[in-house]
Amino acid sequence: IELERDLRKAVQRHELELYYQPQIRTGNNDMVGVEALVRWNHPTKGTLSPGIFIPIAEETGLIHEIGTWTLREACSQMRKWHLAGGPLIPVSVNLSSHQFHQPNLIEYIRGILEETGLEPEYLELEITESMMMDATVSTEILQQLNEFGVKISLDDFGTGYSSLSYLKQFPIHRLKIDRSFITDITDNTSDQAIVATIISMAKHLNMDVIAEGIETKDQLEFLTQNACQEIQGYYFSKPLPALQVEESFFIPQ
Ligand code: G
Ligand code: G
Ligand code: MN
Ligand code: NA
Repeated sequence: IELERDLRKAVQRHELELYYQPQIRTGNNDMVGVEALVRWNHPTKGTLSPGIFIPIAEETGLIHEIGTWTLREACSQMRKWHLAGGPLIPVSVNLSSHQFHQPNLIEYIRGILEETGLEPEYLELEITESMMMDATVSTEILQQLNEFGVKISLDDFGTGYSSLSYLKQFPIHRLKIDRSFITDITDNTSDQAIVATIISMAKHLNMDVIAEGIETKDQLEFLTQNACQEIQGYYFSKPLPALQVEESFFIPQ
């Protein structure tokens, strides 16, 4: 209840901050994208993770205000980086299902891109399998987003309920292999089979595929050997404040 009261004021008080986690191409260690992950710098409780406050935001409806702030900030930061000569890479933003199901999603996204000057192809929206499977709305929404040029990725892939037939019907650009399949991948032969199969399936469906939660060299090696070209995880970088992304990744060292 206290947190909820504080969260209501967090946006106006500029307490939210976006961190960015680099997404790396395994062949040459180039940064191919960044995922924006929101943090709350709470005045007394320190830095709070979205795992704590996004559920509160969803229950209270504050998710619309916070989600709008997040999208605007991510697009605006990316545009700044592009103008400053940073790499021409997209930003991935996590959408909650409330946001995905808002009635005017396309116009809303178009508005944010126009305001911030970011071209649509540099925005990727991360949705989950359950959001995609809600067929009453998603076919049309996903097709409109695709026509507009915004990319869609399926987050936490493999952990939700999705029908594979949806993957061929819908314009999904990228599968994000969930971290839970990566954690024990060096020992667990089931995880190895699942991950190798997802990578192969994505290729045959002409989708990109990225593995999340890479923390060790051995995990990276398995993925490289199985032709997974993009990875994200602490092994390369934790999510970082914008300034640290610039310092660590933009300026040649
Ligand atoms: O960064 P971290 O691992 O603490 O994120 C925890 C969860 O919060 C993840 O599931 C992530 O997708 C989600 N999350 C992070 N940032 C956002 C955001 O801006 N919007 C939404 N809806 N979820 C987010
Ligand atoms: O649900 P989603 O995939 O958006 O959540 C991403 C979450 O995973 C973020 O909270 C981020 O901080 C976290 N994360 C990113 N890389 C790693 C990693 O290598 N290991 C672990 N344990 N968590 C990670
Ligand atoms: Mn995500
Ligand atoms: Na994920």
